[in-house]
Amino acid sequence: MAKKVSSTPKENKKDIDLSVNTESGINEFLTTDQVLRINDDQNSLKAGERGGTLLEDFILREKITHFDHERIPERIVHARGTAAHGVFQLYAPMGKYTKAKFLNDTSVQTPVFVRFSTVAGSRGSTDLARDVRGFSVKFYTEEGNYDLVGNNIPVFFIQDAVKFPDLIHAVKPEPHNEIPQAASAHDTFWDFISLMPESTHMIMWAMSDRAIPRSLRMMEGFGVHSFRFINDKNEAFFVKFHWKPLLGVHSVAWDEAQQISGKDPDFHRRDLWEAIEAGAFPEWEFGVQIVPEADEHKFDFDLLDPTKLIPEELVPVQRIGKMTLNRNPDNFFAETEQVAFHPGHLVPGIDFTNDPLLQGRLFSYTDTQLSRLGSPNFHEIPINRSINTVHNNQRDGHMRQQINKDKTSYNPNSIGGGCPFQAKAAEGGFTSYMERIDSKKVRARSKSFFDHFSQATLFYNSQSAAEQSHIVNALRFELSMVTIPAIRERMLGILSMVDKTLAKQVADGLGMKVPTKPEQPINHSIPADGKPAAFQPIKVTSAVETSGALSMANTIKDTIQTRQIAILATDGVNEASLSTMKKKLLAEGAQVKIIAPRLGQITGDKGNAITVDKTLFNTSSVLFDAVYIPGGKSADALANEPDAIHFINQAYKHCKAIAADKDATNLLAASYIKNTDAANGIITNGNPKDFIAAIAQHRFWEREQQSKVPA
Ligand code: HDE
Repeated sequence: MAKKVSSTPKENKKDIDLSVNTESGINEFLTTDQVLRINDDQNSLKAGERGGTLLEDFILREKITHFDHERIPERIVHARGTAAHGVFQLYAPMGKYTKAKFLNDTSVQTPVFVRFSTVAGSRGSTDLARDVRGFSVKFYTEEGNYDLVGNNIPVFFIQDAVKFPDLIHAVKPEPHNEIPQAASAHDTFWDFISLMPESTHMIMWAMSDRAIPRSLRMMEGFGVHSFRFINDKNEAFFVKFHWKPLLGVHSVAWDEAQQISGKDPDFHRRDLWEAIEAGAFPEWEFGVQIVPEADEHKFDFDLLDPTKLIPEELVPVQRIGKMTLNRNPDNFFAETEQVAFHPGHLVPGIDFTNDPLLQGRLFSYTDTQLSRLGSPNFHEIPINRSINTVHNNQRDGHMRQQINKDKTSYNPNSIGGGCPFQAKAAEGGFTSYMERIDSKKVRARSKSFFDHFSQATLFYNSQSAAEQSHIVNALRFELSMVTIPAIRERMLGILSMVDKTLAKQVADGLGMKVPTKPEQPINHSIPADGKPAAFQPIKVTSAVETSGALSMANTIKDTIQTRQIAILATDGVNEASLSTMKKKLLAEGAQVKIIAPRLGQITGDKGNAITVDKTLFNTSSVLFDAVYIPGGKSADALANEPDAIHFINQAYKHCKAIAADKDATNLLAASYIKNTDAANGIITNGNPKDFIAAIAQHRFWEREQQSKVPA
């Protein structure tokens, strides 16, 4: 029967007989896979020292065969990912809405494994691509694994699963030359989007800075679809899931993202890994928006439409618990690559809705694991195992790990005493929500899904001036990479449905005019009455005009924890000014690196040696959040160092906080920076407090409009 539940998956693995040797090999002899000790791992078996290699060499063949089969198919989407272990703890019991045990017991720490990903790129692609980020959480609950397979954007491109292969074919590198990698800025993507007005809301998000996060630790997460909570009285509630990062939601600049892609394509992966190694555990609060069944039709959009969000002004997000990521994986392949998520991995108390995108996903994920992991036994891979033992009549298959000792593998049986037996709902048996269904079988879309623009406008109107200009620039960038003018023109028509000024600004950047009569998209689907109808996209009036939660300008800006600060220094640096600032920054939880023209040590003004962390040659301004220039002769020397000047100009261009000690302003003077006001994020009074407050602001985006510099 049920096995002992332990608190973390790692501990739990000790309870389960893994049937495989997971030892590290330290203090062990080298062996073959059959545990034969190997005497020589440097030479293959040959007919004489200079002779041919013998086919008999089973040790060579085993080693090379294993190597030849090391790769498994990468995920079709979300191939590039990184992950971490952690725990989830509830704040208050949610029994009023759901009977899910892990959402009712505040004393339990539910182990989790979280994988973040980009969607379009291959496994080796850059972290900083303009893209949606996957945010998948596997909760190892006592009642079984619950997977919340979400994204960092609350809506999606399409309304029906049947369009997913088309969307992905369009965004992936073009089939004739496999270009471009991990980028949506190409013909086929925008061709598809320009013909799919239902994508418009998602496009606004994807062209916003949400698609270029500063850190995976500074992203929101969303379940996207409406799900159902079911309580123990069988009452149902619609629910939307949220993850709210405690470090706030922050992004980089597009120019910066492109440069990071070259300087450190592993930027996000490294950032997550290093934060966890440093003990700065990333945290998110788990949020729910709950809508009673009776209110299903109360909104000006359909709750089943995945291109819509519920504005927080209409239904507030209740924060019900906290997730902390506290342990890096031991092995990337075994854990991050082999983890198998599935929106259909449920626990009692949570159920689906008829969202047609979600319904299609329920088929796709098992199917994908079969081709990717190669066997229906993928649940036996350690990272996919539940913390409680599986008991069923499924048997055999490729790479079966479990050795079933019982004689019966069928139900009903009498030989095995009827075991394993079904669980009643009161015993934790899963029952599907008894939704009443009485309708015709049709291939059709509900008219309540036909408004494709009102929430795109809501999103755009909710952005700060800087965020709006970033969206305009992203659209200019992407559409300027499109080689077919008709596609650009169709897109301008769609954008004019969102906001006329937006469309005009994008058109200006493309040297085009906004079409006075946007091309009407064709309705490819046949309505329920069987008569093809002209597609009339509609735009309803949103109940709210702007929504504060949609703008990153309103996020948390009171911490510099884990921020990366560069201190530019060389020989003759004022030791007191360097160490005072460094200590204050470290005390606030920031990470500090001393950057000099060369590696090794520099000598301070008091003759002490200071160890250099990075050089102007092996790192870059784009990898830091802020720059400090301590005083002394060092600043004068760096004023003659073009790479140091470039470092500062770039930090300024990307709107970061910069501080220079009172006697270090020569270096600032050598840069392009003219506006050295504290309000502009330039601190020249040597006061660490002011610098810390400026870093916490994340960026001074106003600079982009007021005082541009080349860099
Ligand atoms: Fe996925 N998606 N998806 N997706 N998805 C996959 O499953 C699919 C969708 C999401 O870190 C695949 O195991 C279809 C929405 C994440 O391992 C595949 C449709 C959302 C991940 C698949 C969608 C997502 C995936 C590829 C439309 C946000 C990475 C590998 C009906 C709510 C999980 C795999 C990880 C992965 C299919 C739409 C999120 C092919 C058919 C909407 C975060 O099965």
